[in-house]
Amino acid sequence: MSGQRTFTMIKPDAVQKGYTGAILNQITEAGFRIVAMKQTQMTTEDAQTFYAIHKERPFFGELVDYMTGGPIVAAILEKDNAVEDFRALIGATNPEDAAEGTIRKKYAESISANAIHGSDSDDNAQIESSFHFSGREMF
Ligand code: RTP
Ligand code: MG
Repeated sequence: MSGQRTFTMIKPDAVQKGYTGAILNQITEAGFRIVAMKQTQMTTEDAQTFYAIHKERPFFGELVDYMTGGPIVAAILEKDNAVEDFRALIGATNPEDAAEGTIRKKYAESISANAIHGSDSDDNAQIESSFHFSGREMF
């Protein structure tokens, strides 16, 4: 069966520190196929829209500033059980709670600057993928 899909962003802190290659290597070694990928920078409006679900949270302003502070690498990934397996690969939101060997444990600075995003449901994977990519960018 062809795999289900999830959406990820390598966040500005990790891109800025040069972790893009190592993180992509860990992702492909874990069995994810790259369906689409690009380096881009989110505008304030992009980040406010992308994270609209968090707009009442106290960290929303900080989150938008962080996500717009430098380039990100956005990608669509394919694997059986993609959403759940990718969340396991990246680890807990707070790197202090993330399991040994997970991407956040290895590369995140803090609960705010936590190196990488992973969609939390199949529906959100679809919405987030369409936010960043057109059909002609997916292979
Ligand atoms: P993500 O959506 O980025 O994959 O992260 P997540 O599901 O593990 O965490 P979520 O609750 O969706 O939070 C989204 C992002 O907001 C920042 N955050 N900061 N300062 C804080 O207490 C706090 N809590 C969350 C993080 O960048 C988190 O990934
Ligand atoms: Mg989330």
